[in-house]
Amino acid sequence: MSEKILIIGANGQIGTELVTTLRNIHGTDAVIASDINTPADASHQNGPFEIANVLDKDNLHQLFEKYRPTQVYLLAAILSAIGEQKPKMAWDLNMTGLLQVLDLAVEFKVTKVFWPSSIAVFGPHSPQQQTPQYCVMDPNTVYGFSKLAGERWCEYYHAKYGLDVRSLRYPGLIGWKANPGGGTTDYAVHIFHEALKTGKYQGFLSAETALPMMYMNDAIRATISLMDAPAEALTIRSSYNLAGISFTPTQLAAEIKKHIPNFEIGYIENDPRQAIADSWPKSIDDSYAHKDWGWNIEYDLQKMTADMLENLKNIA
Ligand code: AKB
Repeated sequence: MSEKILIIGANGQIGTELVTTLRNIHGTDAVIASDINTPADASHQNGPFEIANVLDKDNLHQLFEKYRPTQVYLLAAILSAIGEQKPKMAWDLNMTGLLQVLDLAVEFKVTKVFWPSSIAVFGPHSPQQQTPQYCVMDPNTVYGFSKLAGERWCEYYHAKYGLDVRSLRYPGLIGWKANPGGGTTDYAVHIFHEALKTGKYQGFLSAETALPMMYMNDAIRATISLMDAPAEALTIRSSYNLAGISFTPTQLAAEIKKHIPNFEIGYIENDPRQAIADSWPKSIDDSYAHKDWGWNIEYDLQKMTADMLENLKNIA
């Protein structure tokens, strides 16, 4: 069957890379990128692009009617740090956007839906080391509890309407093609840009704050592997834990120093993102992803750092 894939929120950190990868697999015209703004990245303009606002149901309905997508990726979201500045807006966008897309997916008989969750679904009472798939979950950020509620809705639509919805709990994502926007893990991208530009970086999380992270190449591969997995292999319809690599700012800075020996890191104190980071897992157990759809990471801290610096140097 030939696919028609609609990506909503295509201009963001994940969307920018996913559009290119899916177009390489399925052909340019098979992938419709959409976002609330026209893309800064010209690569989207090489294929179909539509302005779409997830909060505007009529607008979304027209989009589904026009393209009759077989697969939908809903990537539009407000992340953790911005979510704390605009809590009601974050809840509205993250929740209403999801429910509208799930309803339209049922109405238009979409074959598969992808929706990203996050390690932010865990909270201060969740085990912080090797956080398991199933445990106490008491997220205390709007982003975190909108993702947790969203996971429940995904499982519900699968059970009640048979919608084939699939999801991953992404760790902090690190890539060179697009910048993240408004998250707690963003430092791990900004540090590379500053290391190359100025040789210095002022981190907003403390030196020993460990968080689960993942290189974008692995995140895109995980997303496509999950979407390609046979439906009967999937035992989780809320969202799969995805571990990646866990490191602290000190460890990342030490790795960068191997390539840029004069690199220096400093730390800003009392940033509100510290409390968010402290409530999240330090490492994740993703054994369900290994077991159900054969997941394995390729990029460790060393390989990711080398690849990030190499690619950023080439585009500078
Ligand atoms: C954030 O920091 O808010 C995101 C996430 C971990 O979901 N990168």
